[in-house]
Amino acid sequence: PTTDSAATERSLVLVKPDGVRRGLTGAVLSRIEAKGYRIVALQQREATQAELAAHYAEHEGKPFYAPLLEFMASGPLVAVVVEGERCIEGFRSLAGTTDPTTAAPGTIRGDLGRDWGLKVQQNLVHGSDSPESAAREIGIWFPSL
Ligand code: RTP
Ligand code: MG
Repeated sequence: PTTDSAATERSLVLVKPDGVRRGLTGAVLSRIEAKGYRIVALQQREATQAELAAHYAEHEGKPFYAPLLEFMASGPLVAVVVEGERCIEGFRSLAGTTDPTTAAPGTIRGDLGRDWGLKVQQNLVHGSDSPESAAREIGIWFPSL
């Protein structure tokens, strides 16, 4: 059998500015903790353009890139390092699919997300999608970790 340490991962979660503005930070954190994941680091602040450009480098050139960066800079966000067994896939599952309108009920986006003028980007949270992304993203938001 695999050992616990082999399956223990870290994921970078963001409560996006819509989540902070709507006072849903606690609701997001409480779902993370209720699932049994541990909060390793947490910071609320406004993102710099450099952080956002690095974080969303894979989307550069896409039509939603500029509006996405503008939205992500529209207010404070909460950056969180989450730790737990298979928490990368686990948090993505908690978050639900990208579009909050069609995200499954029971998920963060499905239960709490809504469209603001049909803007899919306002979907409350981000979660790393692979161990490689997690390592890269934790390096961007928490360079001292
Ligand atoms: P995330 O990276 O934030 O966890 O979300 P995701 O994997 O579900 O979505 P992804 O495809 O990586 O897109 C990153 C973020 O860009 C915004 N987005 N807007 N068509 C659009 O207007 C559009 N598509 C994506 C969302 O904020 C999405 O979370
Ligand atoms: Mg993504």
